[in-house]
Amino acid sequence: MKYIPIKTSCLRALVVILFWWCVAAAQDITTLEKIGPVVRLEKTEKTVTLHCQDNSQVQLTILAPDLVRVRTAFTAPIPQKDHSWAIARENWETPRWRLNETKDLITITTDELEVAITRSPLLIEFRDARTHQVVNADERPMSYDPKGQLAEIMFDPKAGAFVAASKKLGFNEHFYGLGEKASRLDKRRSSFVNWNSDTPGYNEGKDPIYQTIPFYIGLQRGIAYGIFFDNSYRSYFNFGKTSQERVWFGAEGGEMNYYFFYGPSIKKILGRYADLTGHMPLPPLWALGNQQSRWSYYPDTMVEEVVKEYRERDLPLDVVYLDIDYMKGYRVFTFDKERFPDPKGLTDKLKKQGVKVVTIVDPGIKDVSGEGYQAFDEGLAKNFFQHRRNGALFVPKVWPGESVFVDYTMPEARRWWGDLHRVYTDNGIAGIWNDMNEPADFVDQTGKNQLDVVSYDEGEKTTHAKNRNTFALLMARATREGLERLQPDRRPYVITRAAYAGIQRFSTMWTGDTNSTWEALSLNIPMFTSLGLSGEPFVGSDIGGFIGRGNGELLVRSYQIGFLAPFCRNHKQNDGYDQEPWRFGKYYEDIIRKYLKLRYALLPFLYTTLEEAHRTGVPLFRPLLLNYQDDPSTYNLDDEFMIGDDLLVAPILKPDVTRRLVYLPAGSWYDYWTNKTYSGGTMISVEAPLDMVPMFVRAGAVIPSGPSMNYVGEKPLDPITFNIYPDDSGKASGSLYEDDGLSPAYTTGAYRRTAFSVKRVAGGAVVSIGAAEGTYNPGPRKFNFVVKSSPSKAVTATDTGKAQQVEIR
Ligand code: MIG
Repeated sequence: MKYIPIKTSCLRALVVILFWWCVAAAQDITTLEKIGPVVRLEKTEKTVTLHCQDNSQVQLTILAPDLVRVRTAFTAPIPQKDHSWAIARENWETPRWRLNETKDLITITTDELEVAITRSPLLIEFRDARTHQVVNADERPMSYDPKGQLAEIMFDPKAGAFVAASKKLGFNEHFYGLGEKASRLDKRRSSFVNWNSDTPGYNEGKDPIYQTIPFYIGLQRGIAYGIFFDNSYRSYFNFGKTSQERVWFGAEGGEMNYYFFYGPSIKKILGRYADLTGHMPLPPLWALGNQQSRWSYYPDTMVEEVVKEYRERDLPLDVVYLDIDYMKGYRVFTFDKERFPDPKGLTDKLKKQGVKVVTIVDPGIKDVSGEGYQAFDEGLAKNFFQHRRNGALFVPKVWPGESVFVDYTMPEARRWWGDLHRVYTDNGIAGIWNDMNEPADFVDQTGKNQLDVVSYDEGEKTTHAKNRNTFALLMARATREGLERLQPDRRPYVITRAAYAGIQRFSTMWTGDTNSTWEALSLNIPMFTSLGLSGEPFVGSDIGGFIGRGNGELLVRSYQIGFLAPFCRNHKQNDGYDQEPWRFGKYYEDIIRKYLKLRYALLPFLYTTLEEAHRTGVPLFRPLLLNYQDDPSTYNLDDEFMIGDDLLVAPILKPDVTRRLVYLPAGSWYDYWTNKTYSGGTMISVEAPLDMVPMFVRAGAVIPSGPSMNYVGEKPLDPITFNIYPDDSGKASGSLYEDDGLSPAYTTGAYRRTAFSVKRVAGGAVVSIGAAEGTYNPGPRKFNFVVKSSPSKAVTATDTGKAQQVEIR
């Protein structure tokens, strides 16, 4: 009898080997059918269409000098229909470009980019128009899978054919972006799948997780390009994981449709990406305030209790969350009558203490008729819910039990969903938290139960294979647009878990169900910075971690990152040990208070950098490489980060550690705490006791800060203190952005931007305050200027909005 286990274990090993061989083989795109050679071409004012021998067509559209779209139809003409939920801008002013043809080569040239296409085989090469240096080149012709070779790995082989593009992998090439991935900053030699998935307790390597942002940046020799593969089917990105020659990306259907961005600077690429997929609108300023959540605070008196503790303990707080238990049996758009008998009364009371309330809204509407549940009855009557191919209502199981999902691809359904939020705005709810929108289904988390769910999709009636990854994008869109209609004088605040590219137009995000572990904490920096490099600037993670029991040390170190993340919220699972700042005793609470207070003091700086993200697409929470693109020491550095151009932070990511090495890029740096200066371009070793996170300010910076506050707007921004960190030549510069923090008036000029520049003069310094730009008038107030020389010197001036010079002696 003894041989039986041996036999089964052999069999098991064989099965495992076979399985991995299949996966590896299945993900091999080299045996796919290649597109045929070019036989002729057609040119319009902004496009070149290549006609291929196999009747395929490739259309290159010149959108900007640094942006070219490649759209391919295999063995078919380019379809008339051209639509993407991600794209925010379709009308581009065609830049100057020209076409050149030789027997072998077709060349499209703009002022910045040269696209060279060999006719046979059809290979596309992107070069710098000025230096002719190759930036990115096809490794093989674009391919497709007419015979269904990859059918085994596909979610739904009937929904489409696999399409792929393959690029040469540079020996020193690095890869960034791809949105929310549980991975390190540099994606080189890794591979990823995009399929929005509810993945509680994920650790490094878990893939996919919640979001799909099929956009990446390649960097080699300091020169960067970007590729946005705008395809919502399950997609694959392989940055040389299985071959040292090749980077490839592909999807289980849809078009080979990508946008090529040329830098060479990453900041420029991010600006273009924002132009294409949308700039993040400014959230209300209070969204930068401290936020507290847990699954779940109820009844209403407990919510008041949380706020009371915060105020009594002198901990700043702007927002408190109501998780799923505020509802009547998880029915979205309702309040449980016993737990929350008077939601308006509650929000009014909290408002007096400066606290806003955000409620969770899940996509699942309880499938229950005959009880007068408006969301279900109306949605059913209007036929806004998703159906299966056979016409049956699709009934997933989520928190309310059997439920239905809205087909957000229908414009009327989006409008209806948005309008349902009136119950929240009427009750003084200040923001909406979209969860479970992968969409998660307890019946089956892989999506199989949703295989034949049909979406309207602009009349195309497509299935889950295409629509899963854009579900959350459209839900967030419906939510934001609803809030805009309901409260046109307020900026909506929406936060989402799942997403597709373009989400920044509608929502902020957080990184879902993390663990309360050091391992999970160490993912904060690579994840926040990668999201910033993927067009999502407003990011954050549950401070302290969501799942499991943390401790005071972990919580403090977590705050030492989170206090500078755009989204700063402590949140905890229903069955986890409590985690509010005071839960582990006074010692830890005092340290957390110090960092929360520092965040509030730095709000003018954070808001100025957030506005930069809105305007330019360059995120506030940055990897060092974004500011130091020519410095290879930053290319895989993901245990430090920067806020804007000026503040460098090197947190502690392990227990019992009170000292660490910090890389400072070239230039001079000030220790934030001691004002001691360092020369960069090297690694330094610094103390980091628990109450101190190493922070450095770039020499040459001017950092604005405001008075200490318990919530945004508690006091006028008066005085504003400008800490000046002169560089070696005594110069420094910076700016301050302000607006009303609440309304959309900033979009029509109601803001104030003030520029500051400082120079050394005999015996001191002179600050030149620029004339204020914009129509917003904050009223009279004082400016303090503090020069961080030793000893530091200060002077106070009255801000008049006019240009003036202030001497510091
Ligand atoms: O199945 O609403 O990520 O933040 O507390 C879990 C309850 C559903 C997952 C979210 C988490 C939230 C929780 N939700």
